[in-house]
Amino acid sequence: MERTLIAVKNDGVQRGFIGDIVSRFERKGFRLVGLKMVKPTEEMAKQHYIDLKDLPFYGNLCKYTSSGPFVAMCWEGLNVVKTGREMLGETDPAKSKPGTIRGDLCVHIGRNLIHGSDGPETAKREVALWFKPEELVDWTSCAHTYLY
Ligand code: RTP
Repeated sequence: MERTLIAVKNDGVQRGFIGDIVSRFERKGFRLVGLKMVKPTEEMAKQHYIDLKDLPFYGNLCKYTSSGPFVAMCWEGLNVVKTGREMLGETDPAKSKPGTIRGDLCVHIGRNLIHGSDGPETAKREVALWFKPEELVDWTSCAHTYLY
């Protein structure tokens, strides 16, 4: 089973989409194994987006990310990293298909509601950045038998 970091960003929280986003992942059949709301420090935001450190918008992105709430979630399931990204849509909401989170709920690239790890290795790094091992819960859903 794979794990990924999905996070509702400041704009997603402010617009009241935590429940909608959790619901989409639950309905798909993924299992929530970690959940926390934080107001990230700028240092945490910089670590989170470290791969983008050479891009011109890095500074503003980190300032924005640390300016409000961030709901970090760890989701588990078969192919959850890739499927999670597909559920998000493209980085730019204008290029995101209807039915995806960004395609349905937002319009601007800088306010695209949600983050999702872009690969299995990134997912491991990001889950470890936001969660201590004891904050992740191993549990088995009774639905498991009907999903796999
Ligand atoms: P995320 O990391 O938040 O899941 O987004 P992503 O993989 O789809 O996109 P990424 O390239 O990692 O960019 C991170 C966030 O930076 C903002 N962004 N602004 N040209 C721009 O102004 C620009 N490009 C990216 C977006 O909010 C994006 O989610």
